[in-house]
Amino acid sequence: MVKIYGHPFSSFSWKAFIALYERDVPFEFLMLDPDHPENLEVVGRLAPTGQFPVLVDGDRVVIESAAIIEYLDLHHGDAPPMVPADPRAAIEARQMDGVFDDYVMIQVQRAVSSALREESKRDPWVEGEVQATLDRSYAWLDRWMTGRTWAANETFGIADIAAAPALHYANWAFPIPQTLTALRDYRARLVARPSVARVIDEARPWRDYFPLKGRGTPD
Ligand SMILES: N[C@@H](CCC(=O)N[C@@H](CS)C(=O)NCC(=O)O)C(=O)O
Repeated sequence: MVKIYGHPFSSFSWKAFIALYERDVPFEFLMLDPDHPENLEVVGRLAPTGQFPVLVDGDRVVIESAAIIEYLDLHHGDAPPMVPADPRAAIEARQMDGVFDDYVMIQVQRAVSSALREESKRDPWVEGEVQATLDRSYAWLDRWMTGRTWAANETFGIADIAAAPALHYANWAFPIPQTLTALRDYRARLVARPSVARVIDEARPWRDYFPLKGRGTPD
């Protein structure tokens, strides 16, 4: 059985979990937290900087959430692939996976990382920089989502998997403006998707750890 090292509150772990749930793939979950030092040791060895999720399938190791999703498409589950088989369509899917990771999720992570530091070591510029980047990303994504149901190729796939944690955590810490109705409606569609609702529910016990809570309303 496929093993996944990750954490229920981790945005990039969500990408692997959502793909597993969408494709109905059974898996063994290995928790990464201080109570499981043996799992931390494995991931510290397998991933360049100990980042997660990490997939282990027999003697095959796959790191990076997007690569894990593509690996599952090829080797596990019968559902339609999360990255389209047609390489032309796959370009848009990978493009939007990158947009949500780089211009939404990683931006939120920058603010989270700073907020987790002791007060004297926080970055005084990061909040403003992240807000400015997200303002641009949100506006661009609102235009992109106008007239679309899903983020790429009008089919639920890797782009929407990346969008789900990115927009969940971003909207919590840096709420999406009310005027951006196409983006807000898209986020509501994502949250209603059973695989996404499931990861949101599984992460609830850790909500107090989010250092930017108390701004927007989480799903
Ligand atoms: N590009 C990676 C990003 C993974 C990532 O940043 N994971 C976070 C958890 S959400 C992490 O490992 N944080 C701890 C660390 O970087 O040491 C992916 O897509 O899997």
